[in-house]
Amino acid sequence: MKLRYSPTSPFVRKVMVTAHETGLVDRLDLVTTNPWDLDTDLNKDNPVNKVPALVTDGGEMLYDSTVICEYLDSLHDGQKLFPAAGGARWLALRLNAEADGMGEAGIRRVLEGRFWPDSQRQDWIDRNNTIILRCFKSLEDEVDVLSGPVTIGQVALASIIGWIDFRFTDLNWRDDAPGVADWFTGFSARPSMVATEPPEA
Ligand SMILES: N[C@@H](CCC(=O)N[C@@H](CS)C(=O)NCC(=O)O)C(=O)O
Repeated sequence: MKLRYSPTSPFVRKVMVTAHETGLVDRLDLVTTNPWDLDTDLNKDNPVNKVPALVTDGGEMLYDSTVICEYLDSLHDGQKLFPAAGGARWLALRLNAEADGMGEAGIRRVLEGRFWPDSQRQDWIDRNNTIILRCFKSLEDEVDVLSGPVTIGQVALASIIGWIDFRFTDLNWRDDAPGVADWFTGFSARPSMVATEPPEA
């Protein structure tokens, strides 16, 4: 399988952590791709032009990190990261959606600095910081759910939180979410997380 890959993308990390957790990482052929490169041919594998994008062994295009993760989860017989049904499934998918939302807010903030470095809109940065910090508070209110069986929810949250720490040193989210911070420290020791740490900022 070919994975369009970037070492710093939190959404790619979600897929890579999933690949490690499911024992499939050796089946991935990583193709390092910069989605912001104007000449990139990424659109051949994903018309939306985003990483991650997967091309299966059968030549099928799959994109959006959650779709790719569920596909990988369908290829192994171990403990599933996507619960099949019921409350466990909805919880896992909701936590995954919350993580994605935090990542998207963070990316909006990063792009503001990248495209308009000399005229960044502080209200836009504040708005996205507020979304991220609100999510941390919400997670703190239900921190016990993070201690349950590992699902795509925890995988996504840990991948995105790792990226938030990597990109934003000014957020101080641990002040309002000490329980989440403890959980994140423990989860970050998993081999899947250690193997996929982003490079030094
Ligand atoms: N919802 C997508 C988000 C992926 C995403 O935003 N990837 C970023 C890199 S972190 C990207 O490729 N952006 C390029 C663009 O927006 O043009 C997913 O879960 O895969």
